[in-house]
Amino acid sequence: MSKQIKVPDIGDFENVEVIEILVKQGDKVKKNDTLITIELYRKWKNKSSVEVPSTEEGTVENLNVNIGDRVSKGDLILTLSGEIIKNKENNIPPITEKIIKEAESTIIKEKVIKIEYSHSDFGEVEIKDMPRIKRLAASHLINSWTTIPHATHHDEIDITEMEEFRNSLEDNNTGEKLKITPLVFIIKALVGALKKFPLFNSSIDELENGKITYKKYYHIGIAVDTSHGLMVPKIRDANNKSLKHLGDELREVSEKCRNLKIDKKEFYGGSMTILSLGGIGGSFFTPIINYPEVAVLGVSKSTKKQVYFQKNFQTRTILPISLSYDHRIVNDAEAARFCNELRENLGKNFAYKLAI
Ligand code: CAO
Repeated sequence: MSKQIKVPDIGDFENVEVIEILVKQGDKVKKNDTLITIELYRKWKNKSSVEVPSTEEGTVENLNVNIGDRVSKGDLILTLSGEIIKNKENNIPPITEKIIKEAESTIIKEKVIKIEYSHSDFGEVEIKDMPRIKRLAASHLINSWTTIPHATHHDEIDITEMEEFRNSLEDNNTGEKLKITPLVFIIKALVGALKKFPLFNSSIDELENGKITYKKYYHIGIAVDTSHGLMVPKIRDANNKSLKHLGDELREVSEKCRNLKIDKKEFYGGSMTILSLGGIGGSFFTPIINYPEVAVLGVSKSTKKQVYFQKNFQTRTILPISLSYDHRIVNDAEAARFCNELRENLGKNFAYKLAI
């Protein structure tokens, strides 16, 4: 007798997309084997992939869904007929069975079967809980990495004059030296580049409708390193804030994150994110885009270098940057031009203008 396997209760989600089908007609499935993967999606939230398992065992008779179909609770996924025919290797799942068959014809069967070892088979280990923020970030990172085709453009920016200017900043009233880090200038420079290249201040979270959302605001996300894990609060309306104001706000939001006093909403609704390793070290890395943004700016530690400048080799302060972008809508030339604009905004004549 045929058994119908239907979409289970998926909360208040409806018309969700089938993104993967893991069985075909004639396959034998057991209870809890994954049949399809569906994608749950809410505006401003992570997309999450959910596997739908079989509630029965049997042989796939008819598949009722295709990749790209939209399904809701109660929709028929497939029908199963009869009982599963037990494999003579003690019910080995179909995929493993396939690997073994291939292995039998080329390499030794036992090697494939005994592929799983535990870490503790090789020495002493300690198992600890993964920090909660890291666990939450993990699904966000997987979503970004698997949804967005990333490409990264690396560049070096001469910030010699900007650094001289930054180190000369004093409080007008007290005459005390102002502690403003390079990141504040980078936020300003990024806003300037976003104004010139609005594509970088967009989102394509409605890809299926062929729409790009262009944001008219400049909310810059800053990755803050905390003992709980990395958090990315936004500096809102960075275009309307002075260097000092941005510096104060940066300290304030970092503190809030470190003390877990930040509102969850502050992690959403950004233009672009800056990941700064400038206070730590290294030169160049591959930042992962903070979905649903379309680009992320990675900043490494500036160093003094001998470079050919104004017909001479001179010692200059060079800042390495790494721009990752969503290759679905940003091409390599646009990324290079965007970095050129950052170079201008942080360069010889423009650091002063940014400060005004
Ligand atoms: N090049 C050289 N020096 C830099 C620099 C750069 N690009 N950026 C910062 N510095 C210097 C600062 O001037 C400061 O120097 P002093 O101690 O001499 O004043 C020092 O490094 C420390 O700066 P900071 O990190 O405290 O301040 P910031 O404004 O640069 O950064 C914040 C603020 C919140 C981003 C930072 O505290 C932080 O959390 N950084 C880590 C972020 C992180 O882990 N990112 C990972 C992204 S990828 O997963």
